[in-house]
Amino acid sequence: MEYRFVVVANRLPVDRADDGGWTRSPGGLVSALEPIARNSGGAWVGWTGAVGDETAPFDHDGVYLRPVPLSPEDVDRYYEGASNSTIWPLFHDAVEQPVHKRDWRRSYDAVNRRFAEATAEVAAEGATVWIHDYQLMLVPALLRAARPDLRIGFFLHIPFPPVELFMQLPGRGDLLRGLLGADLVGFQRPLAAENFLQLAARLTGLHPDGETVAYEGRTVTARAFPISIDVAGSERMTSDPAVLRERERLQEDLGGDRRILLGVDRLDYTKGIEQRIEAYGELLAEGALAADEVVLIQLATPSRMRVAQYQQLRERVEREVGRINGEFGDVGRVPVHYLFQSRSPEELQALYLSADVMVVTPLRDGMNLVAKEYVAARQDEGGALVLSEFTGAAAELPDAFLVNPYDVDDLKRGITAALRATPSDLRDRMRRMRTHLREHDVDRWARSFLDALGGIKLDPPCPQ
Ligand code: ADQ
Repeated sequence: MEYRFVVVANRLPVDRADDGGWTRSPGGLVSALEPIARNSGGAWVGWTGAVGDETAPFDHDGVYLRPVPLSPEDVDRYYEGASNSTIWPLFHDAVEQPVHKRDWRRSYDAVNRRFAEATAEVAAEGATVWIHDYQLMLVPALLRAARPDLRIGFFLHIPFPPVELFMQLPGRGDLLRGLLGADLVGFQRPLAAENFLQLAARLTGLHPDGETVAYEGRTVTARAFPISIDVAGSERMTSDPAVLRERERLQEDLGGDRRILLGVDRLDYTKGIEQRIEAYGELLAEGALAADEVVLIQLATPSRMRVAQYQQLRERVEREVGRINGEFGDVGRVPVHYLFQSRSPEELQALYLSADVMVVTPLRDGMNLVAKEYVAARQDEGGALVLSEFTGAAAELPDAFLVNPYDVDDLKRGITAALRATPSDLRDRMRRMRTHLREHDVDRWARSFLDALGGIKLDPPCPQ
């Protein structure tokens, strides 16, 4: 049981199916990394997602899956506590107050040790290991201590905060040294890599040189690798009969010519959902938009619902949706269609194809894949994207209508400009955004990270 390439992530790339078996999880990360793992004799270390699940290791689609079990206390403290109530808000500009608890930190440390031990067991001599995200920031150093022969990469999917904010974290030095255990630390944006290197200078007195820093006799590189999506897969889905049927159904149900504003997010306080709904409500109140001409569809996936801040957000959003619908709706004519649900990739695609304006307004977001999914879906070069300046995606998609999501007037300006733009302006913008995306898909992201890390040799990409 020794593997040349090991992915380590909080979640395994599979979900339990209704029949008790396993199906591949949706999402770009899995579709990018699973084929690489399969073709290079790979393993994946992660949690099954079920509390207290003691499933033994198993093979799935040619990849060896090594579950790390989490007890109810681990889920409370490591996952919902340290990861999602301390690190997540702090790394997103503290838009919600981070909560600090000592027993959460102890659990984070213990669970990170278990991930490192499981990885050390399955990795072959000299193997390449790619660790993912904020739940596992201690793993690189723990793994290196056990297995100095490994080549270790780490990728952070969320922003890396400025030094002053990071300095608030109890255990900050451990987290920084945890990351410095990697050979390559990848971020979504160059600014995040700079924040990390500045922090290394401030906390440990190291002297970064460009994008590298010498640490304990090794060189650690910090660099941006903006993540992307499976563009070819999205383009194939656009002509799927199930997608086209769903699109027709949507148009019939909404009634002919109402224009559609669309939001698609996990229900998370970083996503700016409240500000978006507020902006739409004000446009209705001022008469700038009429509810029988423009509707807002807000799809919000239930997420982290055991964390108090998420329950409170849900209540606030639902109260505001109720208020707007009560005030501006009519029988059979609702201005906000709010769905607290997860939807299939085909249904999402149909929504993207139907939306006149996609409104993506996070207060802070490492990248934001929804914005890229929308652009990839629009092979017809139709539609407009309103995009927060504070997403990683904004740097790559300057042809979106960029907005400051904290400024409700600016949100209103962006939405109105997108609704009023001429078809030829919209087409030019969409074409430029699509050109960028087709050249920067998720396969390129994974390959550029692994090339920079060195180690395993990859097969050339398949022609599309
Ligand atoms: P997230 O915070 O989850 O990801 P995002 O990048 O937008 O944010 O990805 C969300 C994914 O969930 C998208 O693929 C989207 O299609 C899907 N989704 C959202 N709502 C859905 C619904 N109602 N039904 C079905 N699917 C839904 C984190 C970081 C991001 C970073 C990604 C990848 O916070 O900044 O872009 O990781 O690195």
